[in-house]
Amino acid sequence: MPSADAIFPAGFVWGAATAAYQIEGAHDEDGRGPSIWDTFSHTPGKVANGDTGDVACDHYHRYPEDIALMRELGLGAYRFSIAWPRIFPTGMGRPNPAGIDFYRRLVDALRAAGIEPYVTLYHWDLPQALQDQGGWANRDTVHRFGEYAHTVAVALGAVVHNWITHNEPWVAAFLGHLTGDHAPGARDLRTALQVSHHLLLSHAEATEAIRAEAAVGDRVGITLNLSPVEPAGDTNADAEAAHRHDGYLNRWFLDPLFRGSYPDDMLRWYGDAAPTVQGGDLARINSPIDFLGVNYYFRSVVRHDAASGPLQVAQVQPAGRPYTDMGWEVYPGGLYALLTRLHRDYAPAALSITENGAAFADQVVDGAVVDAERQSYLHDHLLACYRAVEEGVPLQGYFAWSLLDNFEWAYGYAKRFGLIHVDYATQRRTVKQSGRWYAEVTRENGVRG
Ligand code: JJW
Repeated sequence: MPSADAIFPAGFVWGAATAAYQIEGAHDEDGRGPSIWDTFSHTPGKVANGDTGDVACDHYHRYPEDIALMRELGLGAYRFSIAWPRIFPTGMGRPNPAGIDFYRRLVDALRAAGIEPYVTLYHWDLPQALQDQGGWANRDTVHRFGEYAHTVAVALGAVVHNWITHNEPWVAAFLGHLTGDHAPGARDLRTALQVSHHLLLSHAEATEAIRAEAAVGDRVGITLNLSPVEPAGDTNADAEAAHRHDGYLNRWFLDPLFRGSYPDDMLRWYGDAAPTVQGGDLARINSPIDFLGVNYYFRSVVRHDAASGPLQVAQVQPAGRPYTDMGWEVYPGGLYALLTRLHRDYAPAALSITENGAAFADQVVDGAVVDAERQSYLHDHLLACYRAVEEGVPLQGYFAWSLLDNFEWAYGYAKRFGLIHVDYATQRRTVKQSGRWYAEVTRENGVRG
């Protein structure tokens, strides 16, 4: 069956995304202080193969070359994050001018290339000095984040018009403080829940700080990792497990942001582990945002399992389905289901896909990377976006994760998500077949055929 064109509305934003610790390297240059990810990655046993972000893609030095590659892909926008410890090496005190200067050069070079910067303020690299004071479990960190946001908004507000306060607070809270898979490696439900509240509160504080400096038309949002949840079986226990997992992953963040309350069923489930919330916190968290950033990779299929952690939920991997190199199911229908559900249940003013993509075990052969699976993954997820747009979902942009192969957190450099291959021994970049295909998408404003 020949498929129809999927040409997006005029003005649709085509981009790619990265994050500071995953690509920059230059971990001790120009006054940068250590972050919790420096500490974590240098702790034996925490990251696959002992990999660290010390050098990564050396983007700190190679950003002009990387911007030239963005132009080759025809990107209209580039989402990157600012390393807090470059701006505040100890998390407080005076800002580091050399840190600010790097991001000003980066933004100026992007603008000169006609590429709109989308800036994430927190992509998991908390200054280690703040972790030493309790990190995100300490309410003071919320104010430190507000000061950091204020400083960056003053420094870059004239040239940055799209701000994302946090990336995936669920991952920062729960992988960082419940499972211990991410920095700082804590393992305690109550801590994870308190951290999640402080992350949301700091989103509110940063939003207020940016708005105080912003011009008309500037936009502030937050990016969540979201996943539609389905029960594995048709029992009540599985249906309840699915609702609970949806509460844990999705509603725990969406309800406070869009309704001003934590979900009752989850507060009851967490009981004594529920976070301390002060009067006024939820009203601030519920302040309007200009867009919701959605990171989508896979759906979640779950069953009830009394022995499985504090949620009593176990993940199921449906048989006979395609999986990526991360072990994540390829399920584009989940992106359509997610977007239409968000529009129906929460009605954000606008949405952007701030990450979507897939890891596969790419290889350079005769100077080329033939990554047909990634191209097909991206193609099918773009069609899911298109269907949602056709049904009235106010989706305004799509950012592929990632521009470059990079440091994939606990997996180190073993997992490759890039549109562009990086040979870490030489820092040579090779645009993959999927990257060349994405250049056609950005040029055509969608997918033909
Ligand atoms: C693990 C799933 C069980 C990054 C995970 C959920 C198990 C209850 C990729 N996004 O490198 C990992 N990534 O820095 C940000 N997105 O647990 C950017 N989400 O749940 C990318 C989600 C993720 C995950 C990883």
